[in-house]
Amino acid sequence: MSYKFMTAAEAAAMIKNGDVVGMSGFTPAGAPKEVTLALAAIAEKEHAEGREFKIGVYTGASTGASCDGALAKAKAMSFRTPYQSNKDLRAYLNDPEGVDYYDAHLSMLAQELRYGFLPKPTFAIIEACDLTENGEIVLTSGVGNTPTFARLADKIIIELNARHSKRLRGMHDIYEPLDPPARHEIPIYAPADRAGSEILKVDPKKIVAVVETNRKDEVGGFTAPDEITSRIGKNVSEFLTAEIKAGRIPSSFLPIQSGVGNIANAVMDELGNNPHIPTFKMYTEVIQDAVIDLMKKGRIDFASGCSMTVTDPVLQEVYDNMDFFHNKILLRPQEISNNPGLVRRMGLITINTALEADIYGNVNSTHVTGTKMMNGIGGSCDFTRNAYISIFTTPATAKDGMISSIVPMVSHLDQSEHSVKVLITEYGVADLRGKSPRQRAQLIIDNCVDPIYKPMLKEYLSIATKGQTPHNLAACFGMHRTFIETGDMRKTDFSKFISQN
Ligand code: 0RQ
Repeated sequence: MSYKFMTAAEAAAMIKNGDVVGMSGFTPAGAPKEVTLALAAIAEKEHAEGREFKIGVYTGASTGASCDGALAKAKAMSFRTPYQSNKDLRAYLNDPEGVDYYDAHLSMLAQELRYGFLPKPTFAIIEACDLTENGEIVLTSGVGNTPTFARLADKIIIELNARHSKRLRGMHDIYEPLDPPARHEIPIYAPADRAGSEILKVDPKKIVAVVETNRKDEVGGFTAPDEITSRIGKNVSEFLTAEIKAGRIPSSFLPIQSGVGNIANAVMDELGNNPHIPTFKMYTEVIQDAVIDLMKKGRIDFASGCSMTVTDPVLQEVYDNMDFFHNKILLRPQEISNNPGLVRRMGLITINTALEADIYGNVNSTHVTGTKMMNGIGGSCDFTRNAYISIFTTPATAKDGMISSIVPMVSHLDQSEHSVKVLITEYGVADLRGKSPRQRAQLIIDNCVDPIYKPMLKEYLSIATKGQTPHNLAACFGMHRTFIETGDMRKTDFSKFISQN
């Protein structure tokens, strides 16, 4: 091949202070690993010698320790969007002197770049499992925003990763919509439909370096479902079974979208184990370990996603059994996997996780006590707002009961009461469809709140009586303020806040 093969350090040295880099992949799946480590080393050296070295970073979603983690530790980022979940980056972006973080809907970044709303990437670093002389790239376990980064960037660096199977060719559907006013409908009507190409085609002249590696995707393991997450999962699956029985979900079922994390994994487990739920398909963002397991058991027969965010042994199992998995999994760019129009068209049942919800059904998935960023909104709003039925799950309490996940008013708003249709904790289900704010508050307190916090939230309702959505603005953050002051929401005394006012 006539491309320039070089070391990661040589490739990274082409990227200069002030460059804007688009990273391939989605979550740690398919994210670059070698060149980013080398970039972090350059930044550390430059900083040690008193020179500025920072780059703007676009990704699909989160990445791994050798991308976000290394660049955050080296303080090598000037801005970062659209999602992250790395502890070093979390500390960096919550630091007022740290990186500017723009938390964005995952389906929208690619078009915002094409529209020119944000700076154009100068470089794209793309992980590939195969590459041809004429610029055909076979992506790996995650697609993310790679097609748009590759098209807009001036220069492309390829990380050719031998750990990924070349048989991934054919498991991607690369499609970039035209921009308005030329955009047409996206021709996908069911999860397995294809609209685009199995390869990403770029101008080979833009490929300035190829770096070989065999580093694995840095996907963390999941904790096995525990009593609480299993109960949440059971409540979700029993709710859906009842909906089928009532004829509100077709008996053939509808495609499922499920969020990230331990709760989502436990929910998938329960859906798979419930004999009243037929074999189903996923049209989702992240394909986690539980999905692969349910495929082997014949409970899921197809999964369309943006990434296979699975642990390394599970990924190798997929690669070793490609005859079985190849026609059951399809990976798409995030503006297609999370496309609001397609979510509405296909009638997705969406299941995402809240950090906190309020008694009226508003949800905060991102900011602890309203200020500290946890991860980001991710794709949760792309799906929730357009779902057939949108479900939010959360354990009723956090931090050994010192925090109630249900509060009078959320301290930050990600999903509004208009979009959240069902709220589920380990205690039960609040079906909010067609309910007024007062009815919603009653249902949520009766069915979802931990018994320790029920009297407190009922008391709040008794001091918030006026209007369509009753609130007492002096006391609505009383539980948060008590937690900040004492470390324990159970000590909340609403009268203290009312008298202070
Ligand atoms: O803290 O990590 O110190 O133990 O938050 O909470 O209960 O383990 O739940 O791992 O499923 O994450 C919303 C963050 C939940 C995730 C969120 C503390 C709790 C624990 C994690 P520790 P759990 P999960 C599509 C969908 C947004 C993006 C999204 C998320 C930690 O699901 O990032 O939905 N969602 N994407 O103790 C203070 C509270 C708390 C709290 C929990 N009220 N106050 N701390 N915690 N509730 C996929 C993508 O977009 C890629």
